[in-house]
Amino acid sequence: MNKRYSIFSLARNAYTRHEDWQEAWRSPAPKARYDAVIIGGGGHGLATAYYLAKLHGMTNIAVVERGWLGGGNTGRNTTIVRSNYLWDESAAIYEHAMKLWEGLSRELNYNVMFSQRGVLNLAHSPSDMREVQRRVYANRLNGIDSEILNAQQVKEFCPQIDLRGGGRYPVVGASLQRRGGTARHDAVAWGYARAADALGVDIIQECPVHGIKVVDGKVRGIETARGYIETPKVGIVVAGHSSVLAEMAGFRLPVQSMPLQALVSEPVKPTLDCVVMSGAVHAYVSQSDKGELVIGAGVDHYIGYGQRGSQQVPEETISAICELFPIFRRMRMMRQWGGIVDTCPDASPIIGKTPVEGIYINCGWGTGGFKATPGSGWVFAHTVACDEPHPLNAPFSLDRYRTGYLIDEHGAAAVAH
Ligand code: FAD
Ligand code: PYC
Repeated sequence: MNKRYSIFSLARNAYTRHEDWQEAWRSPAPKARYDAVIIGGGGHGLATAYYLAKLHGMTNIAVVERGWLGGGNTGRNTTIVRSNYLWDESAAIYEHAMKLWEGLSRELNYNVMFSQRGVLNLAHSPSDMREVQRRVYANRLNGIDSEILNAQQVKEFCPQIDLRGGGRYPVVGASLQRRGGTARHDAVAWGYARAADALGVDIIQECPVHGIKVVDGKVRGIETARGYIETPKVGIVVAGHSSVLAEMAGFRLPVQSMPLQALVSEPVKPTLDCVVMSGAVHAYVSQSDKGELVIGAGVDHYIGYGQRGSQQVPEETISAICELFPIFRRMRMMRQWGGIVDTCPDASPIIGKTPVEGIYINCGWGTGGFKATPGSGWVFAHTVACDEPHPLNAPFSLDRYRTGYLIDEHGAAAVAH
């Protein structure tokens, strides 16, 4: 057995407060120059760096993060993964991500705890049900597993649901994606970080970017709290701060940044073995491996950068959850937080080139980008390395807001925004 991991080594490390544990990734000082810099050390930024190094041979690159890895929306989301989007363009990119999820722990040699426990999207009215049917048929045409359940089948799949929904939210049916589920969010950031670092990528934390140098319409470098870094390519992957970074480079984005809240209960024994979402009720719930109910809401409808949110939104979400799941009524909530989500007018992301040569943008995932993490990093790495979008992300250009070729996914986004 490798000495480092022997039982004695574990005991010794416990006494020394793990001081001689090997770091999972280095903490290098920034170099004066890189071939590319990715701004934002969330899942999408780290995945981009990993695929840049692994698939495109770009290893003289850095990820620059203002705080700690995964401290943005990556570590704050409710971890739901699915690919049941309406339009062909979305189905293709989210299903590409789903296929990468299915091999991700092996790819990274890191357990991201991907659990395909099934995702239910509830319908509460005949018009909800028509939307469910339309999306399921569209999913099937795109080769995505998706089923229509009637109320009785919902009850069989998830017996904890009270189909009467407290009278306010009767359940008339649902869509079910069995390959959907959850993954451990921070493990995704750490897994990509460790694998990217092993390929030579510099991961630089606590290093906010506060300026982007553009000369004659072309990027030259970035100003950071740890000095100027020269680079011909910059990938901006900062979620709720996308418009702030775009402003530094002198262009505008059709993005609004709003708080989205989640909360977890005290841990209890396993009771809920699937994911339940309701777009109409603005609530979604699953149970973590620790036993906590993980619950999320719709967005707080104001623009802001505080990672908190207002009190009435979780209150309404909890009251809806209690009506759908009377079994959870006496559970206590332990923690609540917010993340800043970057919402686009058509509830679809922007992944591509910008008006500044050498600057690429990956944003607008709004309330639903966690599920896309591997696919987003994969296509964005292609875009940065090749200076042109991959066919999977070509439809998600910034230019679509000029041409009018919008990809409206408000229904499939399933979380009000
Ligand atoms: P982030 O993880 O936010 O990473 C961006 C990083 O950029 C941050 O770490 C930030 O510190 C950094 N940064 C910002 N400004 C600067 C700067 N000036 N210099 C350097 N670094 C900077 N999606 C799903 O698919 N399923 C869900 O169940 C789900 N639930 C959600 C629940 C909540 C409460 C929230 C808030 C979001 C949820 N989402 C969900 C959305 C999902 O979390 C995001 O779309 C996704 O995590 C975005 O990843 P990212 O890497 O782009 O962003
Ligand atoms: O997009 O599936 C989703 C989602 C679930 C919770 C927040 N977003």
